[in-house]
Amino acid sequence: MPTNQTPLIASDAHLAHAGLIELLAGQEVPCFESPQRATVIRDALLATGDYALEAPEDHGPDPIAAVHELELLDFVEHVWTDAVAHGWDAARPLLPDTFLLRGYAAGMTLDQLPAKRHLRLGAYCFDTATPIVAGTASAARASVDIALTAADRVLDGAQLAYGLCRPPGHHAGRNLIGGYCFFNNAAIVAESLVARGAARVAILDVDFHHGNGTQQIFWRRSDVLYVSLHGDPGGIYPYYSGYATERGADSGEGATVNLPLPAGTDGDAYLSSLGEALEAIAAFDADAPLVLSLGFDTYHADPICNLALQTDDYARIGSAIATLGMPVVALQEGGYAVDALGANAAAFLDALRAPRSARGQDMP
Ligand code: SP5
Ligand code: ZN
Repeated sequence: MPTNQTPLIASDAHLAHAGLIELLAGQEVPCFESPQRATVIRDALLATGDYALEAPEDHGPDPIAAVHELELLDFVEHVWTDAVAHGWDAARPLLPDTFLLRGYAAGMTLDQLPAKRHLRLGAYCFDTATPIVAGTASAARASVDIALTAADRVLDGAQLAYGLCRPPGHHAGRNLIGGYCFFNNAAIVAESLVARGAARVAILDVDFHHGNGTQQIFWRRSDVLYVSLHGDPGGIYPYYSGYATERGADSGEGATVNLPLPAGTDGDAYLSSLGEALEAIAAFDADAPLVLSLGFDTYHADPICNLALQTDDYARIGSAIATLGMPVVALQEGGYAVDALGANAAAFLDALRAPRSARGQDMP
């Protein structure tokens, strides 16, 4: 591989996580989180010649179990086969209809779950937009392996590696799926960096949505900084987290930084909030690569979001992140304007891998 190429870790396992529907505003619609999203990004990056496509390596279940409860792994792994074995029509995705809201009433408890996993959907899922089909478990596992392989490449010496994760991860909590997410790829990478000896790991989340799962997982941790820019939870999914007042707890107080953004935020305003995020990350002084939760649902034409970024803005954001001077493990999260995803990903990653300010300066 020529040294100037950036590793692009991707797999076709996600293609079978398809035929998905979600309930959006009371309507059954085709899931915005589609296989085409990953296909167009991969093709656009490969067309530049600057990325080297590589398959993920199998890292096994242990790095997932370091972040998620074993019962969640078991659920994701086996819920589909349980359902089909008990008469579920395999042409239809599984979606929960009855949620276990912890503490809602006496008697609603995780201690007495239905024996069949598909009857427990609402105990492990927090929304109606995270469908499960036959290919979901292997896609979710491959997505984690993509993230961990990208991290391996950066630890091997690459300044940047891009994990084309699908399904995404940042909404998945310790014991909950949701927001199209099953396993929290970014959290699993951050935890694996700690396991490999890092004292401080920083996660920057630029997906349009608050990464409630990542925040939950590291809420009480002082060794993992979570910094997120996102749509104001006052009106935006996931609604119940992401306010600036949420700063972590116990020894983790101050190691969660939330920067909510008003509807219509454009590139200039975004860059100004990003400046605050980057200051917090620089001050944290991580001794590991930056873990980047990368979403393009901040785009002005995204069908489910409300910011106003243009394709050029992604180059500005990539260049700004590059000023940290940190190696970066970039992991794909959301972004649903399929026609623009390739251009936005190329603009962002090109700027991050070869920042404009540095171009032509470090070559003899
Ligand atoms: C990874 C990721 O980006 N997950 C996002 C999941 C969002 N799911 C529900 C969105 C509800 C949006 N309401 C939109 C109203 C549009 N008119
Ligand atoms: Zn998102």
